Amino acid sequence: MRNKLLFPLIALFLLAILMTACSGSATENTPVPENPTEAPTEAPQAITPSVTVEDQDASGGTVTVPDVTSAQLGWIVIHADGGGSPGPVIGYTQVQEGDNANITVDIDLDAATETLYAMLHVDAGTTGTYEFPGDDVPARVDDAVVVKPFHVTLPEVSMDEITPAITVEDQDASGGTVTVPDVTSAQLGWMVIHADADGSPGPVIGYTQVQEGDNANVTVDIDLDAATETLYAMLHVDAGTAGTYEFPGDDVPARAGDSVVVKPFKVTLPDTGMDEGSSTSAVTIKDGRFEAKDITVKVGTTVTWTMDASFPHTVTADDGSFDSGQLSNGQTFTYTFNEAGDFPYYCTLHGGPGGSGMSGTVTVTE
Ligand SMILES: [Cu+2]
Repeated sequence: MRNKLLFPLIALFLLAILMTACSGSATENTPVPENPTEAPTEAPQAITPSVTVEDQDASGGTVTVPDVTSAQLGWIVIHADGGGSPGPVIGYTQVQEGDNANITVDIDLDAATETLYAMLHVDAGTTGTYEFPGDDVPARVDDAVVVKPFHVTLPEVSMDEITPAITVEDQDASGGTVTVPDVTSAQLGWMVIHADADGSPGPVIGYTQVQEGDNANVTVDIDLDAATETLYAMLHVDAGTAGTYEFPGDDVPARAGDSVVVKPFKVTLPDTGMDEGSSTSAVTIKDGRFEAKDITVKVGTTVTWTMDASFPHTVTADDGSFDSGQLSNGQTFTYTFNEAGDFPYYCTLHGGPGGSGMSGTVTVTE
């Protein structure tokens, strides 16, 4: 009986000792969790810089680098291709120490190539300022620069790649205008119509402004008296004062490659006009010019000037022998020439005596 009671008591005692030992060892082990806390402070020294890239559409002007791991504050730098290796920098953005997901970089589309390179640089100089060449050298793993090539889709045509072009067609110009069906200009420009001079573009007989990009059915008023059966449509740039045709001057002919953008075309001209001694007695007043500019009439002819213009103009003789005063659209002015001679005249608003600006001449013959 005594033994039977004693054994459970001993067993209970041993159990109590064991439990104490267990709880005691648990207490002694409390420093163990500190080890995992120390481990991350060593980890940054072990970060291996890397870049993950993927092919993508860059036509919106940005690229995304899916993953960038940097050992320190750094830069992800996008290079264009320079003959199979990283060329000019076309964009960059800051990356943080450690992992960076989906880093978006604005790029210069004009300088972009179909192969781009994502290169990791360190931010070692002034923090937040990209200094390369300088302190912000490429990050390296062993001796290798951390860089990855990838392919991008670029926009079909960026604005700087517009190729200037002209489409012409033969037409009837007897109404005093020609129409150029299509003009593509890389910038604000001029559609300039030249008369023929021995098979190449001669005197300018009319011009009008064209916009950057495509221009459909550009109509140009021409000087019929100076027109030839072959005309040339030439594209010029509007590089000087915008809206003022300055040539000779800044508004030089546009070029596609090394060639001036010019196309010849044939026109049908009025039967009369240039013949010696023809006595045209009607002149149309257009905005900026008289049409025809120079006419020849016989003594006693009454010349009628008719306004076909948006702005007021005048018909004023250089010598003051006639002056219409300001005329508005649709109005006419008449004057009868009873003496032979040359009678230069001008618009007081847009020209001057001596054939300057908006001016013309009536030649009166016996
Ligand atoms: Cu005028």
